[in-house]
Amino acid sequence: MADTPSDPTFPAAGSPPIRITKPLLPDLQDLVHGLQDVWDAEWLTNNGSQAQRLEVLVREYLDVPHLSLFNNGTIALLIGLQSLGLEGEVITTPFTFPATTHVLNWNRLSPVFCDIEPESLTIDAGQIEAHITERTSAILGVHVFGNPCRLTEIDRIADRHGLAVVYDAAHAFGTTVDGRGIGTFGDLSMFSFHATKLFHTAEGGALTFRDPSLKPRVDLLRNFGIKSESEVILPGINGKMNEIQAVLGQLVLTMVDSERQARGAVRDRYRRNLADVPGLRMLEPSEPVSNSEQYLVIQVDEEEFGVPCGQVYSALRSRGVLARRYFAPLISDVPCYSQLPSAAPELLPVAHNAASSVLTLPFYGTLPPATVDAICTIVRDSRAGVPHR
Ligand code: T4K
Repeated sequence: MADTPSDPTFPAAGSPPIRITKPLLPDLQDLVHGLQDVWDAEWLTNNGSQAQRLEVLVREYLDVPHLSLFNNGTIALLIGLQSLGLEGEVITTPFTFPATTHVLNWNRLSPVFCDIEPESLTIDAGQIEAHITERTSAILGVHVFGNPCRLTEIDRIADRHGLAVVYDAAHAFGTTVDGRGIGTFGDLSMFSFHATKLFHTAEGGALTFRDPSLKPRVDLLRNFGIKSESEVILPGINGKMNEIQAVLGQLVLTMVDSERQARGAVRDRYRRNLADVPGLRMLEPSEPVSNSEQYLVIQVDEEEFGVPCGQVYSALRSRGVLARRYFAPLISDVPCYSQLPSAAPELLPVAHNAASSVLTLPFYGTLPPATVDAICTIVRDSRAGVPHR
């Protein structure tokens, strides 16, 4: 059997490498069937009936009062920030995917990087106030790997200083806090429906918001600001989800709950396998937060584990396991932002430590248990030569 931990050729010779995720794919015949309606209607985009239907279904699933769909998460966040009419500086996290910071830039907003918390790896709410100036207009937190930011504390800070609160919830589809949908916190939240996400529309995204009056504004902005055939009232962009994406999304949504369960079992197996390894921790939210089941993340404490995270990564890659080092390099270290005063590495020690110690492992419902065991063995064996304690 190829998938055994002791097999030096794992994964089997000639078999494809093991990816960190696989998209949920509905039965192709069901997709064709769904597309027939689109063909019959001869309507492919511009807020068609499929997108309208999916908007309702996702709103219900996320348990949020207001939601708009988009062609991808980046454009959704770009438009969300634009809709709030923000200016000046926005306090944000450096430990994220580039899109979070780039959309600030595209809105001519200056990112101000704030360090992150060592446990959740989300923006350190205790340090936010130190970054506030008279130019600050918002806080942009990321529920990284589905771990919620400190929602109540951030709300309080924002209230005290009259700031908007925007969340990048790209990783947090379906996350609840005390049974409450994560998209109900802050002024706006963005969800990504990229193929690598638990729920996806191949490419896609959504904004959820507190203020109902934002919906017409956001919807105008995603359609070039066109109000009627003769009126363009806002400097909008093209952010529309098309009908093919929307049909796919309706089918994928029916698969999400069972995939969530399957991933829960995979996660349990990882946890059991890695529980007793000194210097390793699995990043998981605990009660009252429900897991988004989007990523399987470990953090390596080099001193305790005995070797650096990079060595674990190389060991996995050399055995065909395509682990990822999300989110290294830090976005504060890339040339377009590294000159900002808040990007100075000495101001962001926790984020730098996270970037050099966090590893994302393969995680999807159909990942065979033997493969999980084999991956965990490679992780453990990467400590070869480290004396047992
Ligand atoms: N904010 C945050 C915090 C985000 O993480 C993201 C996106 C965004 C904003 C922006 O949202 P979108 O505009 O994307 O909706 C991937 C995704 O492309 C990206 O959506 C995601 N975050 C990011 C964390 O991951 P890459 O460059 O790592 O993708 P790639 O092509 O290397 O694929 C990753 C893994 O998925 C591989 O193991 C292969 C597998 N895969 C990928 C695709 C596309 C598949 O099995 N099938 C597929 O179709 O960025």
